[in-house]
Amino acid sequence: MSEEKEQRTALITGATSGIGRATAQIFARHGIRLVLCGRRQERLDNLKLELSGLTDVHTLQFDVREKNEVFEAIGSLPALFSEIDILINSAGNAHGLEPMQEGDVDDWDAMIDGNVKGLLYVSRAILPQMVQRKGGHIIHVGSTAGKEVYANGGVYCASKHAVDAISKGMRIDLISHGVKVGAIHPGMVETEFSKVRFKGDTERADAVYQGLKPLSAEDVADVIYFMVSRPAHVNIGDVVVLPLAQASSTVRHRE
Ligand code: 8X3
Repeated sequence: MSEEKEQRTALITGATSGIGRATAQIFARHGIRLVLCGRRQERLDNLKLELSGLTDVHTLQFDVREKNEVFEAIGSLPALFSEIDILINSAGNAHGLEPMQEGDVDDWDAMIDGNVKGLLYVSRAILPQMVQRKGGHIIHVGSTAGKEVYANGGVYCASKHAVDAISKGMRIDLISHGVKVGAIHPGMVETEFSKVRFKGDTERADAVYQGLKPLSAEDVADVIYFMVSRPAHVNIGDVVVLPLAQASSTVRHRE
């Protein structure tokens, strides 16, 4: 680790759970100033309380799916937090696991609006200032579902394929502006992910991880911190992270 004191500010979406929260925690331990974004104010308050002893923390309560809320919230940042050096687009979820012919269109809206459009809105709200300062780092949290397609997950996979494409497109568009763009694509991570996907059916959610050791949110956050702590000329463009027991979206080894 560099001896220099960390001066950067990171804005993290989806900061109240899973990979977003673990990323906030590791960033705080390294003294990165934080703007924590999420839908649930109480969770944001608790996380701020937990991390304030380590770094400066500001919270923004909004839903990434609400275009106006996104631009208003990010536009309202106080001076100390208004220059965003690192954006972690971690907000996103899976809703349902059904064949297309039985899919719930509200689930589709939630996935496309959150995982794709929400990520675009937040990026669009922050990119101009990065371009103006000729610096910054954006990391999208994708998924192995953005690299492969599996049965009953077609729309979730589509949303994560979009994240992969947006990440690549953004890197091309920002090439002459000094802004790093990268993505991390985790496989199985034990968070609230499956509980959300199966709408609170804990039996179904727990079965996903039975007989194997999935990644933890901290395992993924460690890699994200590695990505943001490389020298200025190094950009980690694309990372796939899997638990040892997973070879692909469909090949898993259970004891
Ligand atoms: C989460 C991984 O395999 O459930 O994005 O799609 S998977």
